[in-house]
Amino acid sequence: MEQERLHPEATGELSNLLYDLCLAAKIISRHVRRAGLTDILGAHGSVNVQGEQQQNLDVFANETVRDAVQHTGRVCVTASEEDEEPSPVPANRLAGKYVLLYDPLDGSTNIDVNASIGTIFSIHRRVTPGGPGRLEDCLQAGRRQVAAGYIVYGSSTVLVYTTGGGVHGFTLDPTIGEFLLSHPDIRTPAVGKYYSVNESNWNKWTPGVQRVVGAFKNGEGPVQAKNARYIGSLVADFHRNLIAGGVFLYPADTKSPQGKLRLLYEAAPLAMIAEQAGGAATDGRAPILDQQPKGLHQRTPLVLGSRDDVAFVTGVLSAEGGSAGGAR
Ligand code: FDP
Repeated sequence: MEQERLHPEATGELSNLLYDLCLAAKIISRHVRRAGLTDILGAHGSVNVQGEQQQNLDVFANETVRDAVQHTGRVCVTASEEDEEPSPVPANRLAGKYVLLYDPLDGSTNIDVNASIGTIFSIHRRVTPGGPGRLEDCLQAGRRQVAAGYIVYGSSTVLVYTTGGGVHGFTLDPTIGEFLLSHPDIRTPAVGKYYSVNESNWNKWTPGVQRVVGAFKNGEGPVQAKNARYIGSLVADFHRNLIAGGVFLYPADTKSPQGKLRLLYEAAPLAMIAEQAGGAATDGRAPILDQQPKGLHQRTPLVLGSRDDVAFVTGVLSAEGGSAGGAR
């Protein structure tokens, strides 16, 4: 609301959409906290559009976010990492001016082992004139996002978001059921103390990627050796690095030549947060936020976090002639 006051033209719809997402986050958080007690752990038995086994909590989180926003007249379409096609608001409902893209439960292989997971969201203004939203509303470059954020269900539940006026973090106080401002105006260190990468992919990487990971491990020139931290849950790895300083890499490799992570649901929203906090995000060559998506579930290599560390990786990989280790 404070941010909203800086924009006299604002109608309050975006703030209300963020409130809708907070409600969804509280419901998902409650389920995550009780996951071992209720019958919700484990595989759902279905496979999502990415060919991955869906977990019960994935399905629950996907529907919870959609239900929280679809009937409020604030969005015209939603698109989720879990669904093949966008979900326009039903024709008998009011279609709003915003577009919501989201990853309902990121890091889902961590669900059954009680490690941190998260929800990521990205909000655009619609580009089509009216009625239920369409695919083209969803396929916008990250630079056009009006807001982006995530909720990490960790040792506490934390919401981090930006509307382009800095990055702010709120912690859920379960005793009153509200998110309270705990991390105003987050700035990420220019040089990180951590690097986060799945090093088991070493043999699938290009020499350039092997060089940068070697530099983070052992130091190289001005690059100081760093400590490794990798949970395998992008939101949790990103959040730690945002606060403490660090660089996250998921480069292209021989198994995933386009990278593994999704541009619209993961890379673009976290890139907006990284840039707003003074960090950077590239695909190893160009800023993530400048990528024009061609498909809803497009993947991208990702280098994300502290500004100088991302610049080092991008320098090495650009010289090698690919995007984060992939072929041009
Ligand atoms: P997950 O497959 O568990 O959903 O987005 C997918 C993601 O997790 C990211 O959260 C995480 O950073 C990455 O994949 C982990 O991939 P690896 O297991 O290949 O390291």
